[in-house]
Amino acid sequence: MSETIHHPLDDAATDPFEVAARAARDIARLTGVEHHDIALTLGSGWGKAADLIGETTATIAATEVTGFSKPALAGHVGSLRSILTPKGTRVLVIGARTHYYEGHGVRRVVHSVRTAAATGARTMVLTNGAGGIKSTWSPGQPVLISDHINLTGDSPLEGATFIDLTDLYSTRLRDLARRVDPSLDEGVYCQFRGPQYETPAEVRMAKTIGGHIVGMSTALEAIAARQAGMEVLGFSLITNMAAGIQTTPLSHQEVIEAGQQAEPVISALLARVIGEL
Ligand code: 8IG
Repeated sequence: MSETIHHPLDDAATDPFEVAARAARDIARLTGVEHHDIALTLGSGWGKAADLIGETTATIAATEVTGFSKPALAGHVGSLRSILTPKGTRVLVIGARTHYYEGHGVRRVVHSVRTAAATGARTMVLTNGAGGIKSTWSPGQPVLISDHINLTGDSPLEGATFIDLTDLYSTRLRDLARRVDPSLDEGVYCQFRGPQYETPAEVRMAKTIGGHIVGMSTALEAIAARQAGMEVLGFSLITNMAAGIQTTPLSHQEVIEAGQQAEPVISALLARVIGEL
């Protein structure tokens, strides 16, 4: 009950890694799994992948875990799952992303990533639904994230924490993904604050500065994952062409429908890639 009036991450004096360590202990207790190897955040369109990765040994409500906020959107599942792959790898599936545009601060945005690291995960797989800028792409197409441009003006790092982001989106893991599907293209992800979609001028800016994908997540999470020493793999499902690239208005409904169309194919792809990690 006190959670609604006080959130553990809102207190500047509280160490967010301490909160993540508590969350990891909650997960170990509630799932019966002491240690996870890989963490996977499922964005729009990627939800079905969890079923194909392996056997779900536990599903827990995110609200049962220290520091997890309630999801803002009905389409975002507020649960955490522990999956055992055929190889014996333990995968923590995070179906409860907190978006920066919710306005609860970057600590809450990256809490799931820090928690995943605290459960022992060394690999962070981040997926999202996003807008596409490259003219060769079409809605429903999955692409690899090769790099990002963080346009939020914010950071999960606090104080003089200088973190190297060269090869943030691991070349090794992208190569591995392309061995599973050689047709996978890749691009630079631009994280906008949202929640409004971009203006056509903002999309032209993103293109000019080297962006290929526009979205509202992932970059801040990837930074936190690297800070935690994890290897990052990122996938975007292009659910729509970015504003001005497509001439018709963007709608959330269109995004949901493109996600549903692509879901079986991209989920199978993701499950195969996870199987190779
Ligand atoms: I799904 O076109 C999805 N998410 N910023 N722009 C931004 N986020 C998105 C978009 C898009 N499509």
